[in-house]
Amino acid sequence: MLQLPNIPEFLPVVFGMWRAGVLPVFALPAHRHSELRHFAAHSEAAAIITVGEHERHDHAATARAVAAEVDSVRQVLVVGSDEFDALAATAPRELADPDPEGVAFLQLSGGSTGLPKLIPRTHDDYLYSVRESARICGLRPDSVYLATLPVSHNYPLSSPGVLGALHAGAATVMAPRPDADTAFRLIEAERVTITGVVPPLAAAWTQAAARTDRDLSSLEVLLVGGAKCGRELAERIGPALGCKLQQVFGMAEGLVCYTRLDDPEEIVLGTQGRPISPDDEIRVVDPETGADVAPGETGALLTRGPYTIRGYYRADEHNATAFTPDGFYRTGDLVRRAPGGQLEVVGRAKEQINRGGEKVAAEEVENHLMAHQGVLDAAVVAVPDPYLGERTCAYVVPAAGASPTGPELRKFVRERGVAAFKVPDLVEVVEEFPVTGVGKTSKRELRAALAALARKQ
Ligand code: J2J
Repeated sequence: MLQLPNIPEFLPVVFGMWRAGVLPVFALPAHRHSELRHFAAHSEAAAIITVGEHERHDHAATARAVAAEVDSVRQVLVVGSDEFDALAATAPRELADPDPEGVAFLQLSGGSTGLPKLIPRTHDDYLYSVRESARICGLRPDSVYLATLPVSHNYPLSSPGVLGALHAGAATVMAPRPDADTAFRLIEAERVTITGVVPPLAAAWTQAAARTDRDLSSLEVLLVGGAKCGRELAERIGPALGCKLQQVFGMAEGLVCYTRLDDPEEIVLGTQGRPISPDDEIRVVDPETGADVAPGETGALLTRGPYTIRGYYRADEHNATAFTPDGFYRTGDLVRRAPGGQLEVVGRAKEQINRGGEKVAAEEVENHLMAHQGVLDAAVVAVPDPYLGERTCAYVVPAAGASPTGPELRKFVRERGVAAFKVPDLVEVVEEFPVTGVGKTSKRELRAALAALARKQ
């Protein structure tokens, strides 16, 4: 299991693992004890490769604590330590090629039920996605790609990402943080030509660009994706940053769509692009009946194709519903398809909150809340947020005689060792779920009713 921030060592470590036939599990720097323990146990990781202190968190200490609890983990390797350097020095120079059809690594799903699932990607399926992404994003040997988001995420890794840059023979610059000051400094110093961000960052950069002294003239393309880039924001990006906007709609499970650099403005501003491969099969279906909707109508997106998985790792039960019997992945996204094949993401049918590109599974957070003695029941829903698009609101029903408070519950969730972005932004302690008439037949209906209520407030 790998937990590395944006540091140059990321690439040699990952390629070294691939050459040696070792599969990385790509944890994010934001993940904490509870997530790491789950990934390590579920994948039966043999080792954890991490860093020491980073952004005021001691990753090595967390990794050692996880190693102590998960039997399979025999080693914790800290990049930058003497032990690590000594090991690297003994690495063989010649290694056999890995099997191209073999699994290369495990990516993490955004998750909608319980804990994130592990996504097995093969060398050949991923290389295909990387190669076509590099071409569609116009990467050339003299391009300079800035990795703004955490590189172990599928988007900055492969869309076109650091791997796309390597494939094109371009240079990669690693941003330690995604804020405008840091990014603009690097864009100016390294003459960055292309980078990828999530919508809230695009909005922040757009504002910061108005008052920066930095020279951003090298920037040709800004990719925006991970969450919906609204029309207004889309219109502001080009003029503010002096570059082209390229929308990207992707998922670690496979399918990646881009607007093309030569698409008409209407497509670039108003859609999330079309799939990278002519062999990507797209179905837009009625979520209830599963029948294809009429062209241009909204429906649930199903997809099957050369680089989209047919199943999560060791998740038979979940796979039975996450995929159709004939192998289409149910993305959980609600889309509309334009006549040119471009998809417009209009909503979501899955129990997930998209917090500015960071995905939060409602059930995972509910489970953490319900571990608190004073909590009888919890339901986590998305509420609109002007900056993030959405943030999380937890409705909590106290146990008899208990009176837990919002701050106490937020602290409790944080201390259970979860990524900070999963700690509920808002907590509403209520006597009963404030939706009468739903009858609380299922969590799904309850969440839908609460989400509708939250939107109205
Ligand atoms: C609306 N929703 C979007 C978009 C992703 C490239 C870019 C992003 C990801 C990613 C990725 C969206 N508009 N433009 O892996 O290679 C939401 C959808 C989707 C989910 C996948 C890549 N772009 N989304 O975000 O695995 O709900 O991948 O199903 O983290 O993000 O999330 P994830």
